[in-house]
Amino acid sequence: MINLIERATTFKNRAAVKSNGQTYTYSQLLEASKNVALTLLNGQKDLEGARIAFLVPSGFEYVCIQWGIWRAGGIAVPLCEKHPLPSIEYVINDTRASAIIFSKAFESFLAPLSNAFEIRFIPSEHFDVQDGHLPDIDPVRSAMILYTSGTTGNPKGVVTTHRNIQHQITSLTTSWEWDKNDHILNVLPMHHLHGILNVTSCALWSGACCEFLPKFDAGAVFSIFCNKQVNVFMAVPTIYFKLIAHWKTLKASEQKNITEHLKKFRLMVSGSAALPVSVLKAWRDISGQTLLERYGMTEIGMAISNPYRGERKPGHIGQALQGVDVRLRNENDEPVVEGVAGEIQVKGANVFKEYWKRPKETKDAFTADGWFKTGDIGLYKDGSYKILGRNSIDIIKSGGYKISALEIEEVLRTHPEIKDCGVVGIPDLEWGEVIGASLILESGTIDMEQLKVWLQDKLPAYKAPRRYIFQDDLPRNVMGKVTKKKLAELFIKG
Ligand code: MCA
Ligand code: AMP
Repeated sequence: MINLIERATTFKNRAAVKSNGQTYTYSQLLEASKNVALTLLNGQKDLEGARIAFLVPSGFEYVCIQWGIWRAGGIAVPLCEKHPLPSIEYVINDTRASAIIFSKAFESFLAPLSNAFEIRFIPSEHFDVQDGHLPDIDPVRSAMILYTSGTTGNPKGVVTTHRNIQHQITSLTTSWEWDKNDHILNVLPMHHLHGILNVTSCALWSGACCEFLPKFDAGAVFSIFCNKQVNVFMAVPTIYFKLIAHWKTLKASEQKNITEHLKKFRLMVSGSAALPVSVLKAWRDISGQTLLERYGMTEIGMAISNPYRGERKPGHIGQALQGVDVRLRNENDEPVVEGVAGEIQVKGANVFKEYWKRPKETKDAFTADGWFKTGDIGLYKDGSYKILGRNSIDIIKSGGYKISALEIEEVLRTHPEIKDCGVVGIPDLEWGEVIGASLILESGTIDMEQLKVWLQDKLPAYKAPRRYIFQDDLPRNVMGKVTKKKLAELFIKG
């Protein structure tokens, strides 16, 4: 049996998930996920790695479906609630999903796809109580596909096995001393690893409780914190920035009350993007907590972390996690000495299996001796790793989301008024980076309000450019290649 699920059988009546004002035990989770699995199997012995996409809000239902897919031998493909239809269609097409499970709220949104694909459409409320046998799942089998933006073309499906997932979980549960009495609040989207693995799966592996707030809202987060149950929290830097900004707007008595509750937390973690030292300090002033910053990636889970016990160095990401090998290499793939920058490369059972149906990209992502090339540049000094940047300017991190500048450019270029464009990330304290687009127009003008509306059904809101400039041509080098660094400077200079 999959280890995560086998362990759940030992936690029976403990609270596993809190969502929509209800608390569900591990026994309920096991029962409900079994019903999902048997419905999906529909008389078959094993789904044999069929891809099952699902579009449901975060919460109990989400976890039941994820576990149900795994227990039936399928590969879970979570979809993003904020994505417009073309992005959903892309994932369904790329994975060749055989079924899509959806909650009622998405019925009409997904309706156009029922003509386009021959797949089972399964409403999430149709999982009746069932009896039957579930297959035995070998941990080397593929478990999940998450989509990530890269430097080339469309997003790629990152395939992880049950064994990868188990290693990703255990390196965190041991290093951060997860305990069955923990209670974590999950405000993160559930189509990315941070929310899925670090928060939900680590909690459920530990016999702890994962409480879901499906849409981040700073006021709601603070009220839940003041209910005294939550003692662990994990988020992206933008969320801490927003919590700090909200706290500042409160009355002194409310601030004091929140601070008293925050001081009692066991652990607060930041990741998915660089945590500005000013945010770390402001949060420490409010909460008495020094955020534990860690570094990870969809392909590898978490690789480097500041210590649970010991000094958490501001502006640094800490040391390699247990069971994860990390090294730094220069452009010639040679080791670098302490204090010198190099690409972070990672090896271990945590590292993903492959990019879905992309053997070339998979091969290119590894060195000849099997290390995964993260594309992140870092250095090691005085016992800690520090991130310096990325080797591609075309990867943007905004609000913790990884975004490809090229993907946005491709969409913009299909607008009839846009002749050419260049997209860059502009440093920003709140978002990490905000997306800037330089437009070269066919004729002198464009209706910006119309452009924003036009983009809405082509890109999720977090991928939409926030700042625009207009140019006659993009900055180019002598070879005629666009110089993105120069373009970014134009935005920074304002
Ligand atoms: C939204 N807005 C933005 C952006 N996103 N503005 C600038 N840049 C953005 N990226 C604007 C909206 O247009 C809207 O503006 C307003 O902000 C509120 O939008 P909304 O969608 O409601 O935003 P939100 O709910 O406040 O979202 C902020 C957020 C969200 C909660 C920080 O971005 C988020 O959940 N980020 C987490 C992503 C994540 O989990 N990444 C992990 C990837 P207006 O009001 O004007 O309309 S996994 C990973 O990275 C690895 C494995 C790792 O290491 O963890
Ligand atoms: P994703 O592809 O969404 O998994 O994002 C992974 C990327 O997020 C990494 O390659 C890094 O560029 C970035 N990242 C994650 N954690 C950190 C961190 N603590 N500091 C800086 N960048 C980070």
